[in-house]
Order: sequence, then C-alpha cells, then structure tokens
Amino acid sequence: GPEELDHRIAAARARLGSKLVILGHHYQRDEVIKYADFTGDSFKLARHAAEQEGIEYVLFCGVHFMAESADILTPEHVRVILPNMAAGCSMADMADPDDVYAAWDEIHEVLGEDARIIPVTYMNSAASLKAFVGERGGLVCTSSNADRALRWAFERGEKVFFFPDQHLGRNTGYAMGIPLDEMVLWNWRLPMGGTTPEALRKAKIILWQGHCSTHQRFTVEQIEKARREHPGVHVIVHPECRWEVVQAADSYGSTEKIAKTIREAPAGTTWAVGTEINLVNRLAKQNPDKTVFCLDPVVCPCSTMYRIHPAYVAWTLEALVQGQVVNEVRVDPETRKWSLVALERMLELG
Ligand code: CIZ
Repeated sequence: GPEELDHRIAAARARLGSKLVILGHHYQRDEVIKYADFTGDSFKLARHAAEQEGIEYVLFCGVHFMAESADILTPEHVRVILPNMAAGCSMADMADPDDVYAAWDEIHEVLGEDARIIPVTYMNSAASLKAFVGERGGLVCTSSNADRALRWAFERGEKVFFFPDQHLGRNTGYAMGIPLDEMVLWNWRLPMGGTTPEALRKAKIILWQGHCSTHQRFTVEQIEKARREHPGVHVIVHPECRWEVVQAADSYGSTEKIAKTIREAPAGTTWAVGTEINLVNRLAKQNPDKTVFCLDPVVCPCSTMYRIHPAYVAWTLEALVQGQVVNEVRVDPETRKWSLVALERMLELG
C-alpha cells in the first residue's frame, strides 16, 4: 500500500543521503511529486540537474527525453535513472531521427545547399535530434523560452526548421509577427513533406507535423462553454494547444508561467486551464482562494507521465542501495557532445 511504499522510499533515501537528488516534473501525479527535491518544468529541472554539486544519482520522475537531458547536462560520473523505462513521449516519438534527417536533405535539395536554415528542436525530442541541431548551428527550446530561441535562430538564419511540435512552433512564430501563410507544415509520411517548393521558398518556419495528444484535445468550444458557465473566467492554455485555442484564450504559456500567473492572481478570481490534469488539480489545491479547473471535462492526463508510479520509485531506489543501477538513461559520448552544445545555447538564453 502507499504507506509501505512511503517507508521503503524514506529508508532508501536515508541510505543514499546527499548522493541522490529526485526531480519531479509538473505533470507527475501527487503520489510521486511528494518525493521530489525539486519540481518544475523541463527547463527548470534541466537547470537543477546541471547545478547540483556532489551528487552521484539523479532519479528523474518525468519522461525519457527529460532524463536524457539530465544525463547530458550532468558530469560524466552522475547516473540518471528513469523509474519506468516505458515513460516516453508520443510527441517526441513523432520525430523519428531518420525522418528528420531525410526532411533536412529534401528541404536543402529544394532551397539549395547554402540556404540559411536554423534547426530548432523542442526539448521533447530524442537526444540524437538535439545533437543534430547542435551540429548544424541550432538549439533546443522549451515552452518557457521558445520565443527567445526563435529570435536567436532568426538572428542567424532566414528560416527555421522547427520540430517536433507544430503547435508550439506556430503559436510562437505567430506571436512574433510571422503570418500563418509564412509557415509550412512538413508531414513526414508524405513525399516532399506534403508541401511544394513554392511554399517552402516562401516559408519563414517549416513546422514538423507533430503534436501532443493531451494538449490537442482542448477546443474553442470548451473555452466558450467555460465563459458561458463562469462569467469573468480567465482562460489560460499551454502553447502545445492548437492555434485557434491559443487565440481564443486570454493568455497562454508554459507550465511554469501558468503556475506563476495563477499564484499571483487576485483572490476570488476564476481560472480555466488548458494543460495536463495533474498540474491543474495541484494548482487548484495550492490556490484555495481562487477557483481553478481544467478546460477539458473528460480530464486529460498525460498517459506516459502517469507511468511513473511510487512502486517504481521504491524499486529503483532500493536497487541503488544494493549498489545496482537499474533503468539508467545514458547518452553515448558523440551524441552527448553535440546535444550539450544545443542545450547550452538554450541555457545561455537565460
Ligand atoms: O517543458 C516542459 O516541461 C513541458 C513538457 C511543458 C511545460 O510547459 O513546462
């Protein structure tokens, strides 16, 4: 039961002491987040991982690409553990590295080898793609710095190739003043990405056709319903939502921004939130003087984040106490070298 797991985890932590740090992403359920030394979005957690001194182990309660990033950003001897290896990210999986490399070549065949295209990958991607962008003069971004990352890229090139999340790329580009008809969607399942040479020539941003299954569920109808039923409601959504949903909302931002906005809002205000349900429910609990609810009445957990369960935390920590590192996430040295370049460019954005 939960109490037995609490005892087992506490005992293992006591044995591991300051050698261990536990990181918990905002989308983790409460039963897991309570064990975290630090909580946050992938950007903040990447920073925490990079800044810890004297640790030997990072237990990352999040998904695979986040654990990879922690491995890249920590010194060689630090071992990063993902409690359940099945905790992946379906959006990250939509950008298969071979498909991205093929797209890059095809785009250059059309636009010419000297075309100044800067690749930008969302944090939610495989380490090999972070290395790919690092080696080609690009960088990583998260939803809390995508605007700064795109500006950085446009200072260095004429076009941006953005993957895997079309919505984050589109919403951020649009907010920077790039019209929708200067963004083109690349569908990797179709020849030439399903686009045309003319559209590619005109485009400022080439968007990979990936999406987040959780955030894509939010609709304009849900926003209209929330406004009908809660006059005066503030609607805040995540930039992984569709463009029309972001346009219909009052504001949008990363999980960190959503949390901060609600925390700093006046008492008595009402918030309809378009992001993962565990975070929304936690924000509701942490802000008892406000009304906070999820825009999607059918609720929308991130099914892969949910694969981290306290039983896996107990199992992986007890193995560590026995001197066994199970479920280690390790990035090979060549990938590490270039993905670190891409991640550091992001961290330098501030
Ligand atoms: O960057 C992250 O951690 C994710 C997945 C969302 C967000 O907005 O924080």
